[in-house]
Amino acid sequence: PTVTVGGISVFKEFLPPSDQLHLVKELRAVAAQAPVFSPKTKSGKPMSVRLTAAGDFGWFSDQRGYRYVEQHPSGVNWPEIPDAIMAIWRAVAGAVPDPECCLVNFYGEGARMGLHQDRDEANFDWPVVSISLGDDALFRVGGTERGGKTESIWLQSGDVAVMGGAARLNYHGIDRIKFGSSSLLKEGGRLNVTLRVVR
Ligand code: MD3
Ligand code: FE
Repeated sequence: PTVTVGGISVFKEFLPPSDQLHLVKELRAVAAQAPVFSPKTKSGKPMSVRLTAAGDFGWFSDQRGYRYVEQHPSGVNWPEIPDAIMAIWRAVAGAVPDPECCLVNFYGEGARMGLHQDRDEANFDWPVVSISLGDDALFRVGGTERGGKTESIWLQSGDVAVMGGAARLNYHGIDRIKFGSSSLLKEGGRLNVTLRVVR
């Protein structure tokens, strides 16, 4: 089933459990090469979400601000985007260029992500695709103005969302996760993969 929330299409249960398990294996391999880290916000506070990336670009943040970078903070190149993840992009993104960044967010108990816009990419014509794995997450989406009205939806393991068109610049965030609601990750928590064209 497809649900539309704040102009975003959410394909509920897009990935069967066997595909979800395979993706987790691939993402563990990514994290073995490029370990997850907690980016620092401009104020110097670590974000509660830990992240890593695959592809030509990953995301990094410190006192100098947010930006896409071509290497992991350790200096190694980001691993390649796993084929199984590229296949999901090709299935849902439409006739668009391949993604250059596969951002992997890990939410442990109590982690959240405040409302923000994704606008560090050069061209907002291309969609962003998100894949949810593990614990349920309360996703909130508004419009293009901060402080406007918002709608919420629970994202579950195997859900795939496409943010394109007018929704591409909508404010969005994760209010909380239901820690322990899924058994996909032995350690609990949630993985979110976002795919983006950066340049
Ligand atoms: C709506 N991640 O990495 S994914 C992010 O679940 C991010 O980890 C959240 O927001 C997460 O930037 C939400 C869904 C998402 C991603 C990008 C969007 C929704 C979006 C871009 C535009 C509008
Ligand atoms: Fe975002």
